[in-house]
Amino acid sequence: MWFYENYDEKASLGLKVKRKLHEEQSKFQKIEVYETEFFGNLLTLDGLVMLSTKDEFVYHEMITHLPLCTHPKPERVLVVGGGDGGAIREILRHDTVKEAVLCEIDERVTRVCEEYFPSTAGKLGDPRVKCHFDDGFAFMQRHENYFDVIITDSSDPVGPGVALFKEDYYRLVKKALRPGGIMVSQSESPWFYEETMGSMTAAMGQVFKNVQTYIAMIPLYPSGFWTISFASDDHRLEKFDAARSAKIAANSKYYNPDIHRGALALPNFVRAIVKNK
Ligand code: SPD
Repeated sequence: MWFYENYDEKASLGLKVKRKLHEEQSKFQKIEVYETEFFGNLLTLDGLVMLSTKDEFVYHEMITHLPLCTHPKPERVLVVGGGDGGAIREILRHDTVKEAVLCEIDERVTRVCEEYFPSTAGKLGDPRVKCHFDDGFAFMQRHENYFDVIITDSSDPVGPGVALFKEDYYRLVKKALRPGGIMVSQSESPWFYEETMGSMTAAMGQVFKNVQTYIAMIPLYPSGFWTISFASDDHRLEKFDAARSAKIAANSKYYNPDIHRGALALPNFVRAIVKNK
C-alpha cells in the first residue's frame, strides 16, 4: 500500500505504508494517520502531508529557534495553527518563555496527535501552555500589544488557511505584537508555490520594515526545499543571540548557530520570487 500526495497534478510524493491508523472527517477537514515503512507515523490533512515522526524536528526547530534566538527576551509566544504541538515543544525549551499560547482551529487535530504523535504533542500539558481552539484570524482580532513572537504554523493556502497568507492578517499580527515583536510564517516551497511566496512576502513588506525568508530542508514537504518568512520592524535574523542559540543547539537535531546563519542564504531564483528587504 502506498500513500501519494499530488503536487498540483504535476508531480507527487509516494510513501510505502504499513497500515492506516486513523481516519475521520472533522468539522474542518479530513484527518488521516498512516504508519509508514520509513518515516514513522504520518499525519495528513485533506490528503496533504503535515508531519511525520521522523522528519518533524526540522520544521519545528526551524520555525521556532530562529525567531526566538533573534528576539532579545521572548516571554509570550503565540502559535497560530500548529495543533500537533511540535512548535510549542520547541518554544518551551527557551528559559525566557513564560507563556506559550496555541491557537488551533481544529481541536481534533490536537487530540489525534496526542494519540498518535506523543513525542510531538507531549508538551501541550505544560503549565506554561494555554490552548485555544479557535480561528486564528478571530483570535488575533481580540489581542493587542501582547505577544513577543507570533508563529504562523499553518497548513497550505487552501480553504480556511488562505486568510493567514494575506496583508489583513499580518496587520492584525502586528497589532497583537508588543513593541520589538517578531512574526514568522511558514511560506511554502519556491518550486510549487512561487506565487504564494511572492504575494505573502510582499504583503509582509507592506506591514513590517524587515522581511527575510529562510530555508529548511524538509524531506516530506513538496520538493523538500521549504521556506519560512520572518518579519519585524526592529530586528533582523543576522543579529541573534549566539550564546542562547548555542545552548538550544546542544539539544537540537537540526538547528545550530551555523544553520541559523546559513539558512538565510537564498539561491538567486528564490531571491527573485521573494520581496525581502
Ligand atoms: N505542505 C505542508 C505545509 C505544512 C506546514 N505546517 C505543518 C504543520 C506542522 N506543525
